[in-house]
Amino acid sequence: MSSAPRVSLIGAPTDVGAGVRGASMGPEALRVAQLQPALEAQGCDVIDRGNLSGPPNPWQPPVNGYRHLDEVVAWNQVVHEAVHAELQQGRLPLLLGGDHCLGIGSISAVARYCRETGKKLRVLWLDAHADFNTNTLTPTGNVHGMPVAVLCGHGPQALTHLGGHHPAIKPQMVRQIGIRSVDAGEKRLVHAENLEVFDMRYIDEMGMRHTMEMALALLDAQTHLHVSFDVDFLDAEVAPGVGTTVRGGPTYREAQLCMEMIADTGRLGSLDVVELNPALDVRNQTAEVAVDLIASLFGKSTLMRR
Ligand code: 4U7
Ligand code: MN
Ligand code: MN
Ligand code: MN
Repeated sequence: MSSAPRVSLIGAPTDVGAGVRGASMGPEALRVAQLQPALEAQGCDVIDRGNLSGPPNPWQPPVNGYRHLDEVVAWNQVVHEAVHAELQQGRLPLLLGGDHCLGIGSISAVARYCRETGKKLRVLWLDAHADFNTNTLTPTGNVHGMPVAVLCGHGPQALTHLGGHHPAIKPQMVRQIGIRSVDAGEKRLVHAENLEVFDMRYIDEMGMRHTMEMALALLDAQTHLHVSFDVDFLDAEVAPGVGTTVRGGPTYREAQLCMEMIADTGRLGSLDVVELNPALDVRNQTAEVAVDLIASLFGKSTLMRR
């Protein structure tokens, strides 16, 4: 196992990309659930950078298929710079969302850092949703349903060119895990772009172990692994505190194995934890589950064997 990383917590209290308010309380709920001590218990050196600031949520209907595009752009610019700055200092940025539109700023920064340092990038997208909509395909106009498409070059210029490079990533860099809710037009684009999706049917039939072996195949010492963890990845019974719950997700133990197998690679370089919605949670239990799973991602193990 590689040495414990130096982790920087970056709060981004947004819900401008979502269709339900409340994800903006996510960063504080994760802190209250003792995220920092949980990482320190794994040997990490942790700095909490506090919360970024950006525009408030104007709560307006979509325009041209995008809700709150100006606010989404402003937040993602700030996130991009903050994440890139941590990587440049050799630290592991842990972005505390906030809604999943923030994946645009975060992953474009990681991709930029990989280009600058000659690393390969692998993105694991843990989510109930593919987040591959565009303004013409989206049934809602909510940008948290679009970040993967934007990163792959489909979207408004202000977002697709954030990191100064277009597109920020290629679909081949992405592995999606846990997917079980994809809109009709979105599904066509996923297929057209050959996005690699390990959906729930695949996990049911093949098991989480085989799924993760496939998703983590061909990583090498030059690979930077980014995990974008949408808390709605988890089954709604384990994680009720999210805006867009979908039944039939991974159990607690399946999710824990997923995280443990990622930790075993020793390649984790950056992380987003998004879509936690404390307004919909019960006694912060979803935040506590998320913190447990993040600890597994940083090497906490249930193994007895030596
Ligand atoms: B999340 C949705 F229509 N597909 O685009 C959309 F079902 O970041 C949901 O994964 C998107 O939570 C969910 O609005 C975005 C909807
Ligand atoms: Mn989701
Ligand atoms: Mn998502
Ligand atoms: Mn959601």
